[in-house]
Amino acid sequence: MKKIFALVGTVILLAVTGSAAFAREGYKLWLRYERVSNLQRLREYRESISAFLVEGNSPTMNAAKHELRLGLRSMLGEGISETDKLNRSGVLVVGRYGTSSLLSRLDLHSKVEKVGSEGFVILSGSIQGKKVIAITGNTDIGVLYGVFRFLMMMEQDKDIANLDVVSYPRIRLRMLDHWDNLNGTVERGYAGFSIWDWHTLPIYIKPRYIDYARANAAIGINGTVLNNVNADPRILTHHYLVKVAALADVFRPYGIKVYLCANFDAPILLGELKTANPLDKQVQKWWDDKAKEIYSLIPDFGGFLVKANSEGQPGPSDYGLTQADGANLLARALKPYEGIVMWRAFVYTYNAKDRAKQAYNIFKPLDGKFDDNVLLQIKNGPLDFQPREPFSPLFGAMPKTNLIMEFQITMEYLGQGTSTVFLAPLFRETLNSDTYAKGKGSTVAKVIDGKLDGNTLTGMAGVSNIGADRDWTGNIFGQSSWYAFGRLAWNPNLTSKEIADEWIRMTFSNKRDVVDPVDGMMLQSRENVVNYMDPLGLNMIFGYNNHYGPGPWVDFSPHPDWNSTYYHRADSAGIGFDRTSTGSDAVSQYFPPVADSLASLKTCPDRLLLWFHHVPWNYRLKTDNTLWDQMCYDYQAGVDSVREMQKTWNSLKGKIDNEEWNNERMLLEIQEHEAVWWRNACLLYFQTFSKMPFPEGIGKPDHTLKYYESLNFPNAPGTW
Ligand code: BDP
Repeated sequence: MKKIFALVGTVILLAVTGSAAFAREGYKLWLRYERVSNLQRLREYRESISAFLVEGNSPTMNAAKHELRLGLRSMLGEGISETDKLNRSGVLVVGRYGTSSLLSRLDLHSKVEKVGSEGFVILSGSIQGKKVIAITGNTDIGVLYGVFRFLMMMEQDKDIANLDVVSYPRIRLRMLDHWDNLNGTVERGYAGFSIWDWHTLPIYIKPRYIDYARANAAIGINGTVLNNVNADPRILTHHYLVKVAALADVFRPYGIKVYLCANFDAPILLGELKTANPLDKQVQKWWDDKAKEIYSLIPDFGGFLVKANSEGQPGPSDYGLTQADGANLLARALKPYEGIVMWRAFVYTYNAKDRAKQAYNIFKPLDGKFDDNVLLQIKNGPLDFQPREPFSPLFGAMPKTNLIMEFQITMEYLGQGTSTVFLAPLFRETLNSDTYAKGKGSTVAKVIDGKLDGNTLTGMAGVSNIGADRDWTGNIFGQSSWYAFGRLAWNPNLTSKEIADEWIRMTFSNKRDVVDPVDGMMLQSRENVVNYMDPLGLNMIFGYNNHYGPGPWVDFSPHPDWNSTYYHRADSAGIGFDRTSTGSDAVSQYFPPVADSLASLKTCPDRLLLWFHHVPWNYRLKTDNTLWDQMCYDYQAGVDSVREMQKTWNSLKGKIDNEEWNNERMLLEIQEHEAVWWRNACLLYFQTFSKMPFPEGIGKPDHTLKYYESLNFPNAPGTW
């Protein structure tokens, strides 16, 4: 009997504590809607909102209703009622401006006018003598965005007494690019398999698809490319298109359009034609017919993303034609349906003198040659998503072409799934960079939001870090970079700190003793990785192919520019890639003041030094340290700061969800090992050239260089 009681007791205890132990697992992202714990705040919120009234019955308005039910009741308690009459104060009135008779009584016109087709207004006011909070916009999706923003403000413990929020996106296409393969793997994915279950679609709609749409709409993402840029042509077959259509149906109420990566050789690879030549009438007809078929299934299909003539992918150069010829072929097929083409500028051949110059050389002469429904999609830097790159010189150099920025949210080159890195500072660094294209103040942000050249078809794409892991991103901090991407695509002027603050509050806690330390950790996190992987402008020194861990010795690839040695060029005289006029002259691709400043050893910032210069080992930097000593100090600083992150994190035990705390504790332990590994391997390797001793304070490597060189990881994730 006693035993049975004990057993029952355990079960009850598990049931009660279970919610604490398994409470979160990060699944809810920024839509946790936890009960407001600050009692004063709870009282204020309940005074302002006792009921909500949503006008309109479209799927989008119903999504808004659903969100309000969920959010308000879970944050404020079940007492919050849904009403269709304004019969008291404290009603949250939600509806489209112009169609709502209640909202037309508020003087909102001048505000609503500003917010365009996706923005919103949130305002405290009074209607018929009753105090209300109004959420409105010109369209249903604007209203839904406003609802999300309002709920998220409450999650962030914001004062809602006197609201006057006018918000609209500065960038038109705010896209997540999934590098998901049809077999369920994810190229450069570190959070498990793909979230798209192609096998069970179109019938089985996973709740996760809806939660994906909710989370993305909450941060203003309005497009998703479902498949890998290394595109399997079969995505364009009817078999898959009906599955794509099912996802499009799920996402539509949330304002998210679907896009697909198209393989340029699809007409050949699907066995239908012998050529994919853009000048061939049959090829043109093939794409026209394909577009017709797609739009018959998905009337608001967004368009294609294309990787052509890059890393083995087919493209127009195969027929001696330009990249613009290729892009325009697809653009013309989509044009009747208002579809667009995002054509990637990530094009290079393997044997160039300087790969970093290629995209500019190929695309700059094509400025003005692309159709008006094409956007050129440019990676943030001239190479390939390195921990630090200068901005791509194409920004500012293509005034007659629509451009879309491509950032990588998945951290292929920043520690992959095991590292804690908040990417907003990296995104900001690119956006803040001044191209000087039209004089001082011509920042990349202004190129991208269209202000500089007056473009209206603008965009920002992020290569997604989402997978089927319970917490979506493998490491909960991965969520912060997804969040940051969405927020910056909405408003590229937000600061990293503002974004970090919002995210921490919605993810962990509103308490200062959590927000402040986590904030400090996040804002420093990207620089930590740069320090222990690629200080002083180093880049591309990763493990071969899987890009996991250090590999500065890699020199065995048949493609010269897949070798680390191509990039760092270490020798007995020094290290770094001379991109000045004595070398590849890549500096000349920038506008004069930028080019001059980068070209001079004196003015080139230390953080980009080895990107642009081959520098003697004993050269004295601005810190007065020799290059070699500084390199050692930077690697060590990277390790030290990961240890600092561990200390900070340890101090948070008990202040945040225990399971999330413990997961991150373990990941930081892995990161610390990786940082030490990077420092040891890189310094031992570069020392074979510098022949200089480690200065004092540098941790002693616990293995030989040979040992580090012998490590290999055939099953590292993300390489398929
Ligand atoms: C590289 C990745 C590769 C991608 C490529 C791309 O290693 O997996 O296919 O970028 O952007 O960095 O196309």
